[in-house]
Amino acid sequence: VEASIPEPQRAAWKKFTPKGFTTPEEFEKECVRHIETTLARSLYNCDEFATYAGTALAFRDRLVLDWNKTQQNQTFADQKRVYYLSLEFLMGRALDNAMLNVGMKDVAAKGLSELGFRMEDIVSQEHDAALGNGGLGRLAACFLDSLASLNYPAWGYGLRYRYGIFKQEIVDGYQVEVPDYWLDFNPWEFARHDITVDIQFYGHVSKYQDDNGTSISVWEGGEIVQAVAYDVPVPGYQTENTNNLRLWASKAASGEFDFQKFNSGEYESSVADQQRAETISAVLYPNDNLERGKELRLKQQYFWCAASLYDIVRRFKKTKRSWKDFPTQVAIQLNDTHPTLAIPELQRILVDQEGLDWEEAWSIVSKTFGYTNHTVLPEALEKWSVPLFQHLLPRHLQIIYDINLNFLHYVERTFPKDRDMLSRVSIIEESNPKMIRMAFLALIGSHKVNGVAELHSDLIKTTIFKDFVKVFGPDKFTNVTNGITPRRWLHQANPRLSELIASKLGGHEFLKDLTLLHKLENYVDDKEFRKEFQEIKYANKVRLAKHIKEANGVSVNPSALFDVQVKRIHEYKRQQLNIFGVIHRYLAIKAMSPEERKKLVPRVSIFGGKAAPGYWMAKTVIHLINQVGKVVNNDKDVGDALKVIFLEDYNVSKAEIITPASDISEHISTAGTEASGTSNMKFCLNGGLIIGTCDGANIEITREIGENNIFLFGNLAEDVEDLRHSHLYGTYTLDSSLQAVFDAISDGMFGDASHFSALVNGIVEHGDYYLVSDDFASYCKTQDLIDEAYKNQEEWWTKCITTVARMGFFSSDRCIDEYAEMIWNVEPLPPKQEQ
Ligand code: 8GP
Repeated sequence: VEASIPEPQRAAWKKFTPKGFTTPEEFEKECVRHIETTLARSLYNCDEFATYAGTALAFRDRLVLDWNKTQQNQTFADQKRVYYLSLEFLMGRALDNAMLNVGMKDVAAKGLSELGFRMEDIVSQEHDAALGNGGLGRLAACFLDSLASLNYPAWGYGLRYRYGIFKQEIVDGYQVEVPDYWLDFNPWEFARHDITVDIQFYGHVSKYQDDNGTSISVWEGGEIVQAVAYDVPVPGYQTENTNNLRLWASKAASGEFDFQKFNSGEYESSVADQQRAETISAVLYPNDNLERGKELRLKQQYFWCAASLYDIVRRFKKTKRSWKDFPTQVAIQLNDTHPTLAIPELQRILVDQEGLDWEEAWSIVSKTFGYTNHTVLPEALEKWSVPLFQHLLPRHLQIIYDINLNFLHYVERTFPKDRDMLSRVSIIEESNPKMIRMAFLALIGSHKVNGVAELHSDLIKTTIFKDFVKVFGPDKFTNVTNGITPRRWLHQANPRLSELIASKLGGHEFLKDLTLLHKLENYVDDKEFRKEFQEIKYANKVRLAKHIKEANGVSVNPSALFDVQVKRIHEYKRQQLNIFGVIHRYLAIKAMSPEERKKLVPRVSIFGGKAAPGYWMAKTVIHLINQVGKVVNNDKDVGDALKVIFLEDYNVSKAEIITPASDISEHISTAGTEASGTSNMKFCLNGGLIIGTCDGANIEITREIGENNIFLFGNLAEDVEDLRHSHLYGTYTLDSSLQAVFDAISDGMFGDASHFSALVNGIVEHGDYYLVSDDFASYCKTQDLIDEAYKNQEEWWTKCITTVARMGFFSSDRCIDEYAEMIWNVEPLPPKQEQ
């Protein structure tokens, strides 16, 4: 690699390379300099936001120095890199994380206080980077943190949406969506106006003969849109290693700005063309576990895959290696099927542009990719209509047909007797219109496919990918159980607990090796430790109660049992089961004498989460929760015994306040529907217990922490299909307490009953697909057990502490090491020690 500064001048250069700050004074100097110069503010008009900006810029400078060194080190080392392709990165705030990862939060806090500001006020000025919907996007963010912290040479590739996930407002109990324009001030990105890629759409394919008489396909015509790179540094914890997240923004290609129109006075319409190009990366699709085949979404996917691959291939070509080395230098992980187009795109580059023959190219492609599946829900599996695809990506359609043809030939040879097999495994579904099954393409083009928790990884082998296990053998399939980064979800969200643990374990090493938490078991009976542990939980609840008071105007008692369900609103996640349980509790309280009520464990039921804007049923659930809250919270008979709260606009930074404050959290999906869940891990790590079904990672959490420390209930995944069948074709009786709940709703106890009829009828009349009635009795019984357990405070805290001690397995560091070894075959690259 050539340096751009000639040797004799490098000394001068090096002399002035900034070193970064280490003391509070040096930090203040940098912060004030940025406020006064970069931001053009002064002593007289510096508010908390400007101070946040100055602090962020000071830390950004620091990250960039490490980032530069890391990128240089990676280039020189010339070893295999990982590319994580994800349409979603739900990063949340960056400043707190940056300060903690570089170990400078105390320094900055001291500096800020000398400048007259409090750290928490400054940190809370930051706008969340919310480029994701839920679990899948947040997992990608945790993985970036682990990749950087473990020194893996890795890049993330995504889209730079102008609007992230919408902001949720609750108006009269209904969800209202407001655009999230988050780029007003974003100090964490670097626009690389010099790194651009032209991306082609539409057009047609022509065939030509080259000089040797071989036929070559050329994709011609159509339109070009330009991709511009924006780089976001991702700092590792206690390492100089700082990786890159490259996000692409769309722009009209330089030749495309229509000078014809411009000169003939149609300036406005030529600007409109410009804007049209920019819409590709304008907005994140707000669906979680649901696909809608919109053309713009397909454009986003191709735009991002093509730009990323161009970049990856360009980087590889600089090494001057032969193509067969590509899979030994490059591992690309597909986060769900959204980046599947990268497979035909790489094949196209190798065959059409680099002149490799098909077989040689395909052998490279199919060794490069790994595919992670995140859901078995049929409505979430991506399919694209062939006519749409033909129109937008004509050459890719041909390539997919050829991939399919070769594959089907192979299947035919291997299973000559099973005629149906071909139509079942074909990438093309023979429907009207024909559809491209993206999950099949992803699977066929990858060397490994993984699910995200044991049950889920088993399920994909017996349901959606059953035939492919026969075709490729079981070894193509594997499991990597999800994890979470302990830096954000313990150290940052719950600093007091992190310090308490550090004081017992002799330092913060557990934040890098979470299995060390097991040593906490020695303190389960330690009086002093237990007391502090409880005090911390209480303080976290006080903090949440304060937030609830400010946001909802409702006072809740921090000594009550806080029962939390925060996640996307979805029928399969069954917030409806929870709110029906709350109504059941309310009816029971109403039937009690005042004496009996006094004996109850007071409870605060806290909900939070967004519904996809077009998901009517989910919005109805939000409305019902709010209506129930209105009635219950104002009922004098009830008082502290029950409060119902819906927290508006649940996001990553709110999760950091909510997670450490729960006593019980709910992970109650219909068995077999939640692939893993990750918030279950966050709550346990923060010393909250969980109520859950035998689903997703709940099962492995139970195995790790012991079944005495978790409240499991409900039917098992293996029985779900039979139960559904019996609802439709057998005798069906509604659970009697659930009937009482429905009676209360239809009596108008929570307002106009007709608002909730679809929700109720889905259960009573239309087959109860999510088995709410089947699980209702066992859910309510388990909730009673929780009340009983909470009364025995000594045992309760033993459970909580034991849970924390046994959560070591669920670090995303463990996940990333598993991916690196089983799927990517990459090694860490520790930062170079400076001479
Ligand atoms: C989610 C799963 O629902 C969740 O159980 C899991 O923990 C998380 O992925 C991370 O693995 N899946 C999705 O968010 C998902 O499939 N989204 C795609 C439809 C966009």
